[in-house]
Amino acid sequence: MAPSVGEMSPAAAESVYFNEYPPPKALPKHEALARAFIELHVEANRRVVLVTSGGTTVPLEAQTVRFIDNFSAGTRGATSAEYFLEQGYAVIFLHRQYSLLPYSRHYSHSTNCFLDFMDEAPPSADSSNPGDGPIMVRDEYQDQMRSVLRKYRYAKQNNRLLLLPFTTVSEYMFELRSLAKLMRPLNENALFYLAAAVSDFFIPRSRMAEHKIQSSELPPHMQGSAVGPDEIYTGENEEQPSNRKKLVINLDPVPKFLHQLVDGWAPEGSMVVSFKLETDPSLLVYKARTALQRYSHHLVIGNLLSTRKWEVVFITPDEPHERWIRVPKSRRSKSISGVEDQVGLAEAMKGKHPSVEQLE
Ligand code: 9Z3
Repeated sequence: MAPSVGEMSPAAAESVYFNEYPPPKALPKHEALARAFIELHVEANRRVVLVTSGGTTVPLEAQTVRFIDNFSAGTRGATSAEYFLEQGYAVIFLHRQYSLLPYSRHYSHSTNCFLDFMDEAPPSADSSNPGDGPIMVRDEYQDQMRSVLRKYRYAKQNNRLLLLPFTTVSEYMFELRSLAKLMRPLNENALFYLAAAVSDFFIPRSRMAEHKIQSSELPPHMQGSAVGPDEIYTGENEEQPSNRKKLVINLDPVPKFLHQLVDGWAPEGSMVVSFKLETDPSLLVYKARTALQRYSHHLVIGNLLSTRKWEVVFITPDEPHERWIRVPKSRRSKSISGVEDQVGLAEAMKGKHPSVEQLE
């Protein structure tokens, strides 16, 4: 039996993986935008960071109705991008379509709806339309919104932020590879900050159903390519002895291209920071350390799903190897809805707040 891409050498897996999928339709346009953006910042000798953000999807059908998603709202990526911009970086923000974006994230979340920040001002007496007053930002939000608006405008007007969306894991891989290669002229001015939650398992194109997977038997003359060659659903549903079927999905491991990023795609001298997400606290440091060694990244930031907004662990090749950064309860900032967000953590990472507990 032919080896799956997960079992091949990295170079073989790369060529099989990228030959199997058509490149995303938007790739040529994204490459043209990125090339111009990078040229501009190479000329200015400015640092450029590629921030990846949001979860990738794994489609179950080529004409996709159903897909498996990876958890991520995009908060980490969007927040970090703002801090990189503040530090003078130009940011390529490779993000899951419709996930949170730098600056607009303050007002776009469903619990942070921009409408909650607005009010209708009373109509002025000499108004030509006395019934309708202008829409205003509420007094208590003026300062915060002005500050976000100024930073947003600055990034836009000075061409510091390039937004590039992806949806599926294969789109993400194509985009990451192209962008890393385009970033070569930046040399040591290139930074990779991989906060996207990338799928570990996928259905290879050769086994993927073309059309929507049917949950009930079709008459023989209507059976087309609703299931892939490997039959991804089998078995009768015992509770419903009708013609309905169980869906059994057979997923392959996504090839780990994190090594090629360092060894093949990215510019020499660039820095690679990746995130490791776990739910079991006893695995986090071990898995982050293994990732650091396996992929030769410069820094792996470990976080647990339940505590990710106020606690991370930095795993580095050099001393101290393991460094916890925690935002004390009193400094965990709250959004308008009272939900804690992670501005506090980003501030803490910059070492601005001496009150942050750092366990070394
Ligand atoms: C992360 O661990 C991010 O910090 C989160 C951020 C996805 C937890 P939110 O977007 O969450 O703020 O809601 N990202 C990396 C996850 C990941 O897939 N890492 C890969 C792995 O663990 C290595 S690149 O194998």
